[in-house]
Amino acid sequence: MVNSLIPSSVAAPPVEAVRGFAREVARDLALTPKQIQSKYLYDALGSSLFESICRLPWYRITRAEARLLTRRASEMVAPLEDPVTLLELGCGSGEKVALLAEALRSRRRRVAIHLIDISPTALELSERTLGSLEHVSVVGHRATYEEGLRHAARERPPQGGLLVLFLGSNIGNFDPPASHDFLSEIRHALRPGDGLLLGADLVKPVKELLLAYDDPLSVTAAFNKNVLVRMNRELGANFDLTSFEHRAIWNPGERRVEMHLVSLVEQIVRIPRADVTVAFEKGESIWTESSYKYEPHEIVELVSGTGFRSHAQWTDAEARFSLTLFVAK
Ligand code: AVI
Repeated sequence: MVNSLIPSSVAAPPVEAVRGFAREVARDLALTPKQIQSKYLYDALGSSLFESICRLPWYRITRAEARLLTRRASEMVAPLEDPVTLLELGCGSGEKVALLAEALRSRRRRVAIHLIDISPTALELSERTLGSLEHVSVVGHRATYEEGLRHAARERPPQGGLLVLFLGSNIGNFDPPASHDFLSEIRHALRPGDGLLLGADLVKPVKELLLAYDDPLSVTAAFNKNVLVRMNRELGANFDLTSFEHRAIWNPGERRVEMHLVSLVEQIVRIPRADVTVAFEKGESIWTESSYKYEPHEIVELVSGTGFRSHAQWTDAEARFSLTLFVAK
């Protein structure tokens, strides 16, 4: 359970977490092209900005997924045996898992929900959302997906089905080999007959994709640039926010939208706690995120190679987004 009197937005991150951040920043800014892992976009402010992105008219994933869940939740939970455990990887606001928990209410059995997120803000928000459902018990794990999966798998009851929710097209933020490894890891934590509900965004016209990742209100730009704010605060860096610009590009060969922070001038940035000095050419960028887009059959192919069989697929034709239910073999 995440239980703290200090709101996570003002609590200092644990020393170990800052050390890990510093190590990875030093390593990844030395790569060509320079990179920062997208998980670092999600501090308290980053998580709030992401929540705002989900409300933007140009970012349609969240609403498309909510539409599918609202209409089809009972079909999605149908294959699971009682007592049901739901486990959400990257819980956001808890509203999606709440829709599935609602669909299980008629079974008159308690539903256990495990929430796994590295963001305390997301866990707090989700626990609040789910607090009103009296037939559920909630356990929050502030952990990486891998650690959280292991903990939750140990804590589940010996009987009943477990449904892993990996929603919101989070799978799109993994490159294909990492997706395969991660899906295999999920399968490893499950028993035959357990489920995986996977949300994945589909390929669509480039204009729509770019509007979703470079919105006219610049909320996505703020979300991206916030990683510089975070490095200034946590690592003592001196990034000048006005000399970096958010850029979203569609990479057609890799079929992914990439987010970059482009240096508008030649400059040198010091990051004392990572013990590095980084030189930027004018126009050089830091690559901060990839969002892969799929065709429906590619999602089935991707997951089928990791010990699951596909059970059903639902597609929102309007926003081109799909949810696929897999069952562990
Ligand atoms: C969390 N993830 C699925 C989002 C995406 O669409 O790749 C993160 C995001 N980045 C920019 N906008 C939203």
